[in-house]
Amino acid sequence: MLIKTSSDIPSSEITDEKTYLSRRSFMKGVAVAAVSSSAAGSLIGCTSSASAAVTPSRKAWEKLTAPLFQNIKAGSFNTSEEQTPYEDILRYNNFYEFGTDKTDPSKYAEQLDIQPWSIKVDGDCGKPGNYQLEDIIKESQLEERVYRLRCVEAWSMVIPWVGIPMANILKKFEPNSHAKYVAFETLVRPEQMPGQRSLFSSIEWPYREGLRIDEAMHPLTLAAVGLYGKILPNQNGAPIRLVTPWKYGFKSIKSIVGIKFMREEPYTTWSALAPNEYGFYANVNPNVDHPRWSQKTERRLPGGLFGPKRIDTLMFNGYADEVASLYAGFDLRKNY
Ligand SMILES: Nc1nc2c(c(=O)[nH]1)N[C@H]1C(S)=C(S)[C@@H](COP(=O)(O)O)O[C@H]1N2
Ligand SMILES: [Mo]
Repeated sequence: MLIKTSSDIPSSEITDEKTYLSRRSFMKGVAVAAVSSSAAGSLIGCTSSASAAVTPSRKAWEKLTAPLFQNIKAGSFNTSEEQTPYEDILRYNNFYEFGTDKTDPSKYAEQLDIQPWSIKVDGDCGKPGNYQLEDIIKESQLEERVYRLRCVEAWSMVIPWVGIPMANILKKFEPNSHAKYVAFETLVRPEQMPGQRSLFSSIEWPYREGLRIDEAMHPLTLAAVGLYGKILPNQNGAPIRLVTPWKYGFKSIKSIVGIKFMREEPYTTWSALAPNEYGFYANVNPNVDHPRWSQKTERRLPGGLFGPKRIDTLMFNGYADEVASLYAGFDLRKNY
C-alpha cells in the first residue's frame, strides 16, 4: 500500500522512502488517506518551467549575497555529464519538512523565511556561538561544483551547485582534537513547514545528519548556497545545505541551523528511524542492496521520451578515487 503507481513508471521502478514512513504511521494506528497520482509521472509529462518564487526574505538574501554570486569560480571535481534541467531540480524534491510527496517542497517551501538566518555552533571547538549566516560566508570565494546526486531511492540528478568547501567554514570555528564528528541540524519551524505539523510523520524533528570529521573536511564536501548560479531555491535547502556527493542524498541535509563538533557518532535521522535500511555512512554502493530494492542501477532524471533513463550506479557514486581511502580497512557491508 501507499506505493504510488502511474502509467509512466512501473511500480518496479518505485522505491520510495515514504513507504517506510507510511508503514510506520500505519503501525501507529493512524488512518491513511488516499494518495494522489505520481509526482514522478507529472515530472516526466510536464514541460512548463518552474522558478524559485521571489519573496521579501529571498530578495534580502539575494542582496546580501550579490557580491559573492557575481564572482563564482569554476570549482574542481566537475562531471561533464548532462546536467539535470533547473525545473526538474526544483520540482522533484525530498524535503520532508514540507511533505512527503516529491512535489510538496516546490509547493510549500516558498513560504519559508530565509532571512534573518543564524547558525548555532557548539561542541568541541574554540569558537562556539550564534552566527549570522552572512558573517560566516562573507569572505568566501564561491565555486561551482557539478556533482551527481544519488538518492537512496535509486533516482539521480546532475546538479551544478554553487558553494564553499565545508572545510573552509568548519575551520573558522576552530574544532579541537576531541572533535571526531560533526552533527548538523535543520530548522524547526512548524508554522512554515507543514510536514512538521503532519500526523503522518515519524521523523523526530529536527532532521539531523552527521559526518566523521575527516569526511566533513574532505575537499568534495560542499556547503552549498546556490545552484545554476543563483541562490538556492527554498525547496533545495536555502539558505545553506550540505552536499556529500559520494553518499546517498539523505546525508545532504538542508537549511542548516546547527553545527556541533562531537566526540561520539551523532544521532542521524534516517539511521535512527530504520537502522537496518539506512546506515550512518550511507556511502553509495551498488553492491549493497537496500533490503527492499536493488542499488545496482539508478533512474537518471529527467527521464527520456520513452521512459526512465536507467544507468549503472557507481561505487561511491563515481567518486571512489577521491574518497575510497577514507574507508580503508572498512567492511562496507557492515558499515553501510
Ligand atoms: N532537512 C532535510 N534535508 C534533506 C531531506 C529532508 O527531508 N529534510 N531529504 C534528503 C534527501 S532523502 C535527498 S535525496 C536530498 C534531496 O535534495 P534535493 O531535493 O535538493 O534534490 O535532500 C536530503 N536532505
Ligand atoms: Mo534521498
